[in-house]
Amino acid sequence: HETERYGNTAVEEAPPKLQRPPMYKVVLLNDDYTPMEFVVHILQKYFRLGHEQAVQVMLEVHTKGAGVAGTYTAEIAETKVAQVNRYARENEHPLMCTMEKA
Ligand code: TYC
Repeated sequence: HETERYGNTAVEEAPPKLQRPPMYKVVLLNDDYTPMEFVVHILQKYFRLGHEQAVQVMLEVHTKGAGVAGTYTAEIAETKVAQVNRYARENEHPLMCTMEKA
């Protein structure tokens, strides 16, 4: 930002506001019944992960109880959560997807 002069007086302008929207982690929760390959498929279909990365995230969820599939703005994160939960239920798996502020 610039220093302007009013006569001999320095006038500081405010720096431009950088607008970064709040971000949300889309989280997958572990359960005992959803097949590993179905979770890998979800991560590829809705989170655009490659197979190797999808396996990594799935195993993290499986071993630690939860894991981050991706980080998005609120509206996108809400859509992903709804899509994943609907797709899991359509396929009669108990897989749960939630979001939390990043
Ligand atoms: N625990 C599941 C199994 O052993 C696999 C699994 C991984 C389920 C990740 C859900 O979000 C999940 N088949």
